[in-house]
Amino acid sequence: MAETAAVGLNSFVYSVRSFSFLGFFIWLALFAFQRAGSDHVYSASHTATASAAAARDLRYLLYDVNPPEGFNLRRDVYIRMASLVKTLRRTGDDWVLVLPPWGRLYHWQSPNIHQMRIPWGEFFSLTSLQANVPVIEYEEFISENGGPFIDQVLVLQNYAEGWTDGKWEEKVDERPCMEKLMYSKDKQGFYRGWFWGYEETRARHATCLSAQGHASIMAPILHKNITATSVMLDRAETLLHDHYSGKDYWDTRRSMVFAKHLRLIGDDFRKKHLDSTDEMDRTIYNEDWTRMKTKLGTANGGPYLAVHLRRKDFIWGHREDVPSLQGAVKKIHSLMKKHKLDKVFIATDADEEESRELKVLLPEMVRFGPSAEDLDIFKDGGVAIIDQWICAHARFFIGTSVSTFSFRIHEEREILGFDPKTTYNRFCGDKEKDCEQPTHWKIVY
Ligand code: GFB
Repeated sequence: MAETAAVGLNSFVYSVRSFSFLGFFIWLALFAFQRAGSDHVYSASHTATASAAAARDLRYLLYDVNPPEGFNLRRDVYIRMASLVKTLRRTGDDWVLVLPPWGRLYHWQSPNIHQMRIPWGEFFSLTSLQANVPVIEYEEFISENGGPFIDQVLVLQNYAEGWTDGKWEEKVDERPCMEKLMYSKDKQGFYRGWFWGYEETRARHATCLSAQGHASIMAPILHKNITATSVMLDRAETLLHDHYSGKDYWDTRRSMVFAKHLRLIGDDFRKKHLDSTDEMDRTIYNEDWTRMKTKLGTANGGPYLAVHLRRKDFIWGHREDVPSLQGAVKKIHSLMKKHKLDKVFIATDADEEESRELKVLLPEMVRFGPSAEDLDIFKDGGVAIIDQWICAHARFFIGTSVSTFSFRIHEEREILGFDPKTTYNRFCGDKEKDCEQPTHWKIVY
């Protein structure tokens, strides 16, 4: 582990430089004492004591996702990477997950706002994430690492030959890159690439790996074949969930608590426009997700119907499972009547023309329309979260077929304790024959 040892040694030298020898030992004793009582603290900076570093090397896992993928699929990939880091920590070094900054997402097109290098803390509660697996923001990684260098980039891809003999097997192999490598060598021999908009970041090595299997299939390779301190998996969505909807999946999902300022905006909107509060609706939330255990059916929800109506790229392909606006409004009216609700909240990515049309067809609809100032603060990702939060608190919810945006609302409602009948509903296409409804995935605590 030459590189690991070198980095470890450097940081060790930096931290003791200003101490006398005796002072250093007093400091070491105090630090070791403090750690003994704070084992739950996962911050990487707490993991590099002299004794611990000797036993387990501190290593960083970074990752990125195929550029066209949206916000909520990326949230899903986070769950897979958290699972891999848990496996790595169980069986080897002191791995920390580096959170890939948000930005340059295809769907985030609001004009005049800067949507790059956004830290996870703007959208999610870092303390909550930390209580599940050790995570740090990318900028924290740069400073801990001593610079914007990543030792090894592994670009994941499928196998050129597909499944051999039509048989599924888990495997990983170094292979020539099938697509043009999105990294190029600079004059110094470093690999330059997108790196979440951090132009100064560079990698020492970049190779392609064909991978077929669950996220933890990477663990033996990261233990044995690769000794670098920082490893980045690009196209991490290539890896599957270790155990979709199992306990580990749900632990990570439950730890993805939305940032408090966004929840407060959503709560304020519910109160002002939808007569909805946690006390009245029996949706009391516990800041500490590890204590948030509800029974299905205990949440009542606010007196409104919530709708996630995905448009744009979902209608451009004329998909059979997505309704016309007229079809959607007909269904909305029938649900409002059936559930005796006179308010309807709409979350949608509809463009201006469709939004105008929808307002004509459904004049009573309520939408969260952020001001330009709000948008500047929350950004498109924050507005999406506020929309999801409001949908999660409704008495009845209906979403769009196979949209991960709708799926994340299902999960949020499951966490809050709603009766599944009020959650796992989707619109049918106007001419869709077999309109299968979404699957109920129960939380495993
Ligand atoms: O979240 P997402 O991955 O869901 O991508 P899908 C959709 C993006 O569109 C969100 C915006 O991140 C939002 O920026 N969006 C969609 C919305 N619906 C709403 C809404 O109701 N309110 C607000 N505020 N924003 C997948 C993509 O989208 O669709 C894939 O992830 C691919 O990359 C596929 O494009 C076709 O699962 O719906």
